[in-house]
Amino acid sequence: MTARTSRRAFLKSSIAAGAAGAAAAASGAAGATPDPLITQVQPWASGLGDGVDATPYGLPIEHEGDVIRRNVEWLTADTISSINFTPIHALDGTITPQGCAFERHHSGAIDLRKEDYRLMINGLVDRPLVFSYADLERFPRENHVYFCECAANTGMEWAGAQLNGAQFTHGMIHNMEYTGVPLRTLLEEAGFDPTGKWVFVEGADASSNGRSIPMEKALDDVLVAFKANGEALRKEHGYPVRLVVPGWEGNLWVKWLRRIEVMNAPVESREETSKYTDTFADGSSRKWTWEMDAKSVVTSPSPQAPITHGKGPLVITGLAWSGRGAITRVDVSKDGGKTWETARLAKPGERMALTRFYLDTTWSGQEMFLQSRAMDETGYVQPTKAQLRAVRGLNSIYHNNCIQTWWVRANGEAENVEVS
Ligand SMILES: Nc1nc2c(c(=O)[nH]1)N[C@H]1C(S)=C(S)[C@@H](COP(=O)(O)O)O[C@H]1N2
Ligand SMILES: [Mo]
Repeated sequence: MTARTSRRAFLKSSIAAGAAGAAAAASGAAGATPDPLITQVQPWASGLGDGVDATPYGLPIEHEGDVIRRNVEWLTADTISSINFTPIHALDGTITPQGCAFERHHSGAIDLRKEDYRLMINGLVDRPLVFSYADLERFPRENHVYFCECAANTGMEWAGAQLNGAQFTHGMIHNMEYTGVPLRTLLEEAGFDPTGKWVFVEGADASSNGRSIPMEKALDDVLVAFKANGEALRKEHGYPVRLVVPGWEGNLWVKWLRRIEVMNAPVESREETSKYTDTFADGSSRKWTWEMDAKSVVTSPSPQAPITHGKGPLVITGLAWSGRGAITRVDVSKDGGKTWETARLAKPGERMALTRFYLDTTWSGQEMFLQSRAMDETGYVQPTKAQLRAVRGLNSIYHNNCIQTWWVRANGEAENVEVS
């Protein structure tokens, strides 16, 4: 309470000072020049604005043209089998607009019309079925917000601080509200055989991205989704239909979903053998890591979002998530993990969805080693880089959920550094 009162008092006094400054500027009495933005009629007030229908489907305003997906050219040989990153440093709240949600394709984003869409369920079922898009719309549907994180998110940071920006270190993630039919409903419609312990799911693109999913998960919360954030999926996210596998690595979220085969064993496809397995410090490998471990990152201040306002009130904010349930607490450190303050969660954590946190603080103008540390409902605490490396070694790619550090200098600029 005390902190809040003093903060309000500070804001009040700084706003008053600002107003006095503007008044002085307007009067010109103190030798300052009047602010034309206040004293002169501006073009936007002396003419008419756009009529309705100027943009039948609205685009982001041009002044925000910097809030875009970006890729890292040297990461992949071309943009077809590649990845780009969500500008998480520039977003707030938790919902990712589809237009800037990261993309990961193995053989490019395909153009597939609803009219040409078919979904087959075959294998260990009483009735092999083929659904059209219109068929899917006739099943009872649900709405859920979930994050989708590529297992390779933060994968470039194992050996040391590498990419300079939250967009690049942590931007292989998006969080949307999906509308779709539970996979369980479709499996029941086909009459799945109880001996079928797995489903193999594949997409209509050339890569097909086939993955095996245990039947237990398939019957639990997996969605066959056709809307995201209220509207049709974008081409790059699997239009017209994708699989949503809550809390599990993005590779399982098959886009342009075309076939689901009920099987009694996993397929051991390329995507679940030579790719998406995790190396350990002792040289062994873990076969499958489906669940995404609890993780967080400060999105601002960060390298692409420096402090530009000088010392005084500062909002530190970021995102936290866990594939095992809801985020219960996020701590923020300004001194590289020596001391921690508990951040404010914008809303109570939601299961397998992004949680926004804020630390409303006062910046002395001193350098900071900013970190965040997430905890989830299972009691799991996000590990330090050293703790994770002790188990996983340095030669890993996937499932790096360690604590991230931004070195914020006295001039407000921030840099990706390693405090392990
Ligand atoms: N059919 C198909 N599904 C796919 C892929 C793909 O290349 N083809 N990429 C997968 C990977 S590795 C990830 S991380 C997610 C990314 O989803 P997004 O492109 O919507 O961000 O989709 C998965 N589903
Ligand atoms: Mo991925």
